[in-house]
Order: sequence, then C-alpha cells, then structure tokens
Amino acid sequence: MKYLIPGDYMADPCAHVFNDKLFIYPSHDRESGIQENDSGDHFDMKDYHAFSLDDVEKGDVTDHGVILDTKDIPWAGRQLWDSDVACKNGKYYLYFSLKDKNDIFRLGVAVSDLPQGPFIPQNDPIRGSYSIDPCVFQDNGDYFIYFGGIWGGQLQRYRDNKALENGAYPADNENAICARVAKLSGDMLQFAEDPKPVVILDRSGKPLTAGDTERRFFEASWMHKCGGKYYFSYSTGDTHLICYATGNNPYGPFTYQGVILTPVVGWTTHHCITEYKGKWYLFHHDSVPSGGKTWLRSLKVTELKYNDDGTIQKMEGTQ
Ligand code: FUB
Repeated sequence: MKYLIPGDYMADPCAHVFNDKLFIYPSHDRESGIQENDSGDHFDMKDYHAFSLDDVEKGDVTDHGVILDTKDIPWAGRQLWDSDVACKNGKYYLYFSLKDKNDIFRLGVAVSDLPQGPFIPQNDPIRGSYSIDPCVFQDNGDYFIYFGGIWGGQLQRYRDNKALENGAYPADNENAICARVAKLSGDMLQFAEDPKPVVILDRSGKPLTAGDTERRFFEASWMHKCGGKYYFSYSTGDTHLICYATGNNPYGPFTYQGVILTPVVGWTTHHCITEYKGKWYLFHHDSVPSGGKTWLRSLKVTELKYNDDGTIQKMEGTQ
C-alpha cells in the first residue's frame, strides 16, 4: 500500500475518472486543538482540495488547490466531513457533509464546470437531507445518493426521514440502523424521492442487528458495480472494518459478504473502490504518518482483487 499525498493530511477519499484522469477528492484534516470525543468534534475540517493523477502506481499527484471553503458556504456551521463528486452533462457536482448553524449535519451541493473546481456552493443544503458521508453512484442514466453515519454522524436521530425528539439506538437484538439511498433530481441538486433504508441481510435473509457490530453499517457508504453486481461497502465504525454486501439493484437489499480491509492505525476507516486503466483500486486512510493521531489521517491506495466468484480478497489495514 502506498501513501499518495505525503505532504498533507487527507482522509475519506472518493476517486473518479474524469477526462481519462483519476481525480481524488478527500477530506482535509487539520490540527484544530479540539479534544477528542465520541461526537467527532476533533474532526474540524474547513476546506477541500482536489487531486489528479495519470498513473496510480508511478505517477505524480497534482494538487489543484482549494476547491471549496466553509467561509464561502452561506449555511455553514462547522466540520466539513466526507464528500463525493459526480459528473452530468459536462457539469461537476460536489456533495458534502457539513454542520449547519444549529450544529445539525446536512448534505450540501456545489457546482463547477471543471473536475478540478473551484466549486460554487448552493445557498441551502439539499432539502430534507441529514447526517453525513454522501456517495453518488450513476447507473443507467440515473444518479443515486447514499449517505448516513451513526454516533457523531447523527443518523440515530432520524426515523423514516423525520428527526426524533431524542436520538435513539435500537436494542442489540433489533434491526441495525441503515444507510440511506435516494435518486437525485434531474438537476442533481435535490432528492427526487424520500430516502430509503439500505438494508443489509445475513446469509439467511435476516436484516443485520444493531448488536452485530462487526458487520452492521456505521458510516462511509460506497457503491460500485462490477460484473453486473452492485457492491455496497461501508465502515463498521467502532469495530474498525471495511465490509461489503452485494445486491442486484442500487436500492438493495444487499447480502453481507465479508471484510475488505482489517483495522488500520487510527480510529476511523473510510475507503472508496474505483477502476482505472483496467485495474481496481482501494483508496483509504490511516494515521501512521501522524503517529496515530486519529484526526490527522493520510491517504493510501492499493490494488483490489476479486476472486472468480466475484468476492473481494481481504486486505490487511496495517500493511
Ligand atoms: O472525516 C470525518 C468523518 O470520519 C467521516 O465523515 C467519517 O466517514 C469518518 O471517516
């Protein structure tokens, strides 16, 4: 596994091929001095950079500089977390997680004519959006947005897309909280429908339970398609695994398959899976270069391999 941007702290990668180049859009970690806590207040990021490269194994990474800054987002409170970028009809859409002025996480959109930005934010968050970690996936001309994260990501505060008076976690034997998915509107700026739960089933067809912390969803949704199968991958958060589940359409349900990446150094683990020039890659982060500081993470990449039956070969996070 190789560090991609040794000169700065970057995390939560999403990578996409635009105009034959590979573009990476990470979160930009910084030292804020904020005490570490379970709400993630110490992840106090303020801007994003875009990076591009032509060759994952040997090439130089170009830093395109700041592409969006919280000071330019009219509704911004604090904490610019994970993002994703999609392209439609020659325009680029950056989807991001940010707390509003009431300290509630929302999803925002910013638009650019170029993949390297800069991106101009919309005046308001996506209507009806909540929680964190957007991932946008294009399938047969439709665009789907996946999102959500429990604990500091606030997903436990919502049921049926409505805010609860008091956030609540299900009991261990109840169904786990699910990520959400919604089709995007034609202009890419709003949900086109009410978000639906991304249900993950075990091999016997039962939804994973909240107590099944080694397999249930926590945050960091990613969707990719390979060989006609839909792969929903995600972090288990407090058990520090990247896992995946497969299905036969973008909404699921998905059946749990296994672990892609064992725990890395650092608390969070977050990834994306992208094909470039005929190879599949896993991009992710760890906290080795910062000496284990959980809020100062560095981007890594490694080749991802499938077995003949479409299952993904497990990788060691400490490699
Ligand atoms: O970077 C802040 C948060 O940490 C992300 O939104 C989560 O997925 C976790 O990586």
